Amino acid sequence: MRPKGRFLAILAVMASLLLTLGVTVSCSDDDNGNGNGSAGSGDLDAIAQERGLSPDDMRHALQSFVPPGKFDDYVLLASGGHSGQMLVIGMPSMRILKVIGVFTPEPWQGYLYGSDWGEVANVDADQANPPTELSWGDTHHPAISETNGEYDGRFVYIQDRANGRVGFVDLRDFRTKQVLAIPNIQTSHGGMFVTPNSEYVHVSSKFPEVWPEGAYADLTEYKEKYHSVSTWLKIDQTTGKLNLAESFQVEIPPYTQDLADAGKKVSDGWGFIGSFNTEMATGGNMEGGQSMEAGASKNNFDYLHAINWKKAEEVAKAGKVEEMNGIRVIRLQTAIEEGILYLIPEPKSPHGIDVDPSGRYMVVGGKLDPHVTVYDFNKMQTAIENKDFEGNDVFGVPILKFDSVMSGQVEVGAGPLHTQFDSKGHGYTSLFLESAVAKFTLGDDVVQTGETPYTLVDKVAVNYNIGHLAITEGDTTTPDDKYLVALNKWSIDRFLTVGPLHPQNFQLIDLKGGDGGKMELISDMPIGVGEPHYVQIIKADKIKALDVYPAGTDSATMQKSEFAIEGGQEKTERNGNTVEVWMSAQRSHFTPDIIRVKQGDTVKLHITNVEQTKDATHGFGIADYNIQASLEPGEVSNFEFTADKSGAFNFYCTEFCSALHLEMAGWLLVEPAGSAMAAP
Ligand code: CUK
Ligand code: CUA
Repeated sequence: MRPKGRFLAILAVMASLLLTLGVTVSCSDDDNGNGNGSAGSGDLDAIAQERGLSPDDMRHALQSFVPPGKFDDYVLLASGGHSGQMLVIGMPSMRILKVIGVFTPEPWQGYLYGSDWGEVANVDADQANPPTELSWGDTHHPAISETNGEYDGRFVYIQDRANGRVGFVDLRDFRTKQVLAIPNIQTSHGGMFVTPNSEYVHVSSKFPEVWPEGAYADLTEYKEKYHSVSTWLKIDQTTGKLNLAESFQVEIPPYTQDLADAGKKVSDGWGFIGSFNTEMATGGNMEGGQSMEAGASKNNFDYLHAINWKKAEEVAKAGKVEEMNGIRVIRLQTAIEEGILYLIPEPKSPHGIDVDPSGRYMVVGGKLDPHVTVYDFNKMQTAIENKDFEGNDVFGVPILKFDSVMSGQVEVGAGPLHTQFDSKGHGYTSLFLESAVAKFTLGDDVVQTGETPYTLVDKVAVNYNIGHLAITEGDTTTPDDKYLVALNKWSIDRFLTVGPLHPQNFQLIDLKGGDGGKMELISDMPIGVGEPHYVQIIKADKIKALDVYPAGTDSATMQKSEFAIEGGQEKTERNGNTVEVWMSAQRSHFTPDIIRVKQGDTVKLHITNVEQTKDATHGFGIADYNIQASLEPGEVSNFEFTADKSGAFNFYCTEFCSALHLEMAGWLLVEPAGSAMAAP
């Protein structure tokens, strides 16, 4: 049994916490509550006993609890993995606030169900692989836009690992505004990251692709015909959209490029991409060769790629590029000659590359090596100036000497992958094999706690097999040291069993301000979709989301829609075989509520939700036509479809909007072709 004295001490802590929140608490041990809303410690004691909660459980509950009606301090933007979605989660409560369709149709939002959102996903520069045929993506690494190295809460980008695309979500309404197929790459990994002033968002190839894009070449021609690139997509500062014409790519060797990160502060202007498979193994374990896994793990070193993107930008401006599929490409030889690309050896089976808040240190994990390797950007610059090379790779790219640029190595534990940082000179590395997070010190110019540089100072166990991890405001120049989230690939025995496909698990860890205190795991959050691969966590007050759209907004463009109407302006027009309807939606009716067309007609529907009341969202679904839209207050949605099926089809409001919501319905009457009846 637990000692009662410890319980009382905890209760006293809880009481003082509640008092600071302005809650009246009686601390007498025998007060069992009087039903007027104040809770006696005796109640808490009894509740804890009854529910089998330990003092630690109770403290953790208080650390992460956000009372009903109160808001979270942080917003966590998570990839939804191969669900193709993005998740919006409040922190520390870990309550899901929204699921955003990005690469996947999402009926709740009417995303890709007949309305003009289809155009969002149709932006396609990649003719070899039109995304309209794709209904899934593997959302990987979200990147929040930055100003002066700080998250600014305007835009978020996320890449599709599977199909080499990028999605843009506007944080004014948390909806996808652009899906862009990146030219000249097939699969992607390195990215997304934004540059410190959101000039560009970066993504690089995962596996090399045959060029010209869409052509065929056997794997025996891998070295010659397969190519990789580092892509810098220009961000329009007003709309957040990506502009291919002002973007550029830097060709890099056909290794398998892995994670990437942007330089910041002292290293602003540079980008870093890890790699593996510098062996250029192609598999073939049934063709007399080795599996990729074995072939790609032979070398003791792979290469960290350092790219001077500011120089690349100048070289692109100077026209030393090839135009390929709508984007300027700096070919590999040019990149070498212009001093844009350098390689740095990284030890066996590296993974992850993360730049610390000072911009000076770059940390690389090693999947099969218990160390993290820390590189020093200043040493790297010196080595480049002094041409301190150990030679060139087979493509002629200069390789900097490992010992000249390495600053320290720390033995952190088994299977180090990714690293985040606090503001006090610590790195926090995920240990996949060990299922733990290791905390260590960086170089002495950034360590602010008096601890010895390059030493392991703390470790916390997680459950289980952690991949990425993220700290509040973690990828900025000023992380705020509050919480860390462990993104665990396995959950095994943490939750009720729901079949062999177990949820993935986010675990919330208190960082104790990043100084002396031990990290402490405080809550679990099962994730019921895909593999939520990576997250970024932003202070909630940095996001300025709309409550309602300004009247008549086209949410795809965030401009006033040319099809917007006010109540009383509804109309139907026929032009040849096209019937065009300007409809309004308002609690609890559509006007008009009957649409009459002939089979084979083209129907153009413009629906304005004319309400300006918070949360007065209507939906619009037509039976048997696979059409569904979310009409948010002030929004205009447009549809165009062929009425190819005759019959009387009910349409209705799909959001329970009012007491008479069920009456908010109407008819699409499609008269059979050739019938004598006359639709207007
Ligand atoms: S990579 Cu390192 S755990 Cu795709 Cu973000 Cu998976
Ligand atoms: Cu409008 Cu239900």
